[in-house]
Amino acid sequence: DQPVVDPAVTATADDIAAMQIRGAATIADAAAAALATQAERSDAATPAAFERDLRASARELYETRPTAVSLPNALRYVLRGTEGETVSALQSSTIDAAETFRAELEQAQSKLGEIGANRLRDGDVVMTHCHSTDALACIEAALESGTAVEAIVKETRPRKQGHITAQRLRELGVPVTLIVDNAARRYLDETDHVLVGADSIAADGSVINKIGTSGLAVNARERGVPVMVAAQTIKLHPDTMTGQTVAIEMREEAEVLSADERTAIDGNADEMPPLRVENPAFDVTPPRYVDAIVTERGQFPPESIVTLMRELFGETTAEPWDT
Ligand code: RUB
Repeated sequence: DQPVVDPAVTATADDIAAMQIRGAATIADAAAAALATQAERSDAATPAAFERDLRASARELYETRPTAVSLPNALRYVLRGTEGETVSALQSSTIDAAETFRAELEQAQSKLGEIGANRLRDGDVVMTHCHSTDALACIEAALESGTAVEAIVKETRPRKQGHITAQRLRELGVPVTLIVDNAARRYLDETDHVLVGADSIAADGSVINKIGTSGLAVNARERGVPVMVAAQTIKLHPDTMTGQTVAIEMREEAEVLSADERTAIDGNADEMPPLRVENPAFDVTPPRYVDAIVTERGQFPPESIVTLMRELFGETTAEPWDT
């Protein structure tokens, strides 16, 4: 029997792959919602068929993008909550688990925001990279407690998620200066904090986030500007405790070079060596360039994040569908 994956799950998976749904927390939330929909609409005849379909759905969602561990962590959470002897019991436990997960995700983000806001002082200038809802939660909480900040927003090539950040910050009433990525070091002289999110955090405290984060952090250290990473514990990558590395997504050439630009550059390509375009979506910032990782469980120096990881995830993990 072939597993039955609801079209809504496939639509969510397609949107994640195409980055219509993007950012680690938002991806996790959408994946949990998709599993709830799969459960709700299931017409599986037996509990075994229900579980088979749910696992196939999880796998389809999992295979969209490789770097944000919040995705498998979300799938694992929901699948572990799936229990019952009948299809209807399995349906309701899955839906409940997904709802609990999504509510906890939202609560964690606002708690983290309050903790992160304590690092900001009235009048501070914050430099951002990419678009992170966890990072924005810190600024939002600061504003709510009467701390006014300004922002220098890096454009974030090639997909310019900085534009989303600029828009959100202005909606919150924050004055924004938008800069190209290459201008970051120059503007660090006017910056009090670098504030970024994370797609995954490794056991040694390395931060995996949008490409360009590591260079920004190294420059910030050289300039004496503290680097703060806002990351809910769903971003902790449990497999790194047993030595696995985090896969860095490589995306397509077209994000960097349009078809017209490719033609212009190629010219008489027959007579030249090939031009390869590489487009890694993320990079790894070593812990020594990070001042604090702010989670909903408090603020941690990167080197001690493994303690929290062990407490929350235990020593070993499996693929989300092998729970
Ligand atoms: C998004 C990105 C964000 C993290 C954290 O990359 O790198 O900084 O996902 O975001 P992409 P959040 O645009 O390629 O998905 O704090 O919202 O989870």
